[in-house]
Amino acid sequence: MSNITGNEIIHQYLRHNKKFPHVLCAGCGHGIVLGTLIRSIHSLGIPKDDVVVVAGIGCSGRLAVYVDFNTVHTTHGRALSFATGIKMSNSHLHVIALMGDGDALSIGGNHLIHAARRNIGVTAMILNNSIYGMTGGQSSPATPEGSTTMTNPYGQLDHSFDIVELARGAGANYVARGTVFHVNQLEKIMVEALERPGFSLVEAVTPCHTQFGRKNKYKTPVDMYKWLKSTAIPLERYNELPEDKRAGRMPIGVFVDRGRPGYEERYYAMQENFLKQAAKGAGR
Ligand SMILES: Cc1ncc(C[n+]2csc(CCOP(=O)(O)OP(=O)(O)O)c2C)c(N)n1
Ligand code: SF4
Repeated sequence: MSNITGNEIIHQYLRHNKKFPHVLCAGCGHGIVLGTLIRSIHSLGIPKDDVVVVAGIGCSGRLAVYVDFNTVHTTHGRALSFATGIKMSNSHLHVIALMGDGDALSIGGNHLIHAARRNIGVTAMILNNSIYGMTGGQSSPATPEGSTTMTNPYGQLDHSFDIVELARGAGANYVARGTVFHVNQLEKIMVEALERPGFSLVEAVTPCHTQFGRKNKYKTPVDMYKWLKSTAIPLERYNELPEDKRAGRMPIGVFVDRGRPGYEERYYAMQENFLKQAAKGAGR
């Protein structure tokens, strides 16, 4: 058994001589998500050159800059469009789209539902910190109703999207939710998401104390991690709770695992079939 530590594994995958120090606030959960992603790629033994990380814009989008894979730091809300093109032209690659909740659900919401509907073989990770972190704490479509933000100082009126239900309804092949407090489970989920064909979506709930927490009674990172600990509940236990005990609890685990083939696989099979038929026709 190797004596290599988790940190040493992560170090092998970072552009540590070029892109550091990083821009994230101390205590931000985004780095934990990146660490779990790296460890899951490492544990699956996927060569670095076979991985493409595509990111949108935001604190979450910065993560692509730090990792030594093929990386594309794209435009806000368009990570899935770039990822779709990359997967269609190089279907052997593991294409991972990293997006913030603002990036994925607001400006990128249309791409999200259609990537799920199409079932393109991309692993989408939404780093849900309930807020637009990078631009100063505006409400996102995942901001919980009633919470305070820079753009909703009297409380958020809109209902927030349930990312899991959105992805399930749009047809995603694999849908799971984890948190950066429950890091071992999150890593297990990421491994499964990377292994599955078709469109996989992982919602990684991660704290932003700087923009969300300080306006919502979670001033420090520790307050936010305690909140994650007390709110999250395994899906199986959540399902056993009576309806009146479910309010304020956030189920975590695997919600959808359908095993459908990815779009690219079906597309290339159709193309091959067409070429065979055409060749038969030409021979007549
Ligand atoms: C087309 C376009 N619109 C708006 C912006 C400004 N912008 C940059 S990051 C961002 C929001 C980021 O929030 P989120 O996606 O939730 O990521 P986080 O920073 O919280 O990780 C916005 C609105 C932009 N860069 N491009
Ligand atoms: S603003 Fe929030 S999301 Fe951005 S780096 Fe700081 S804690 Fe993380």
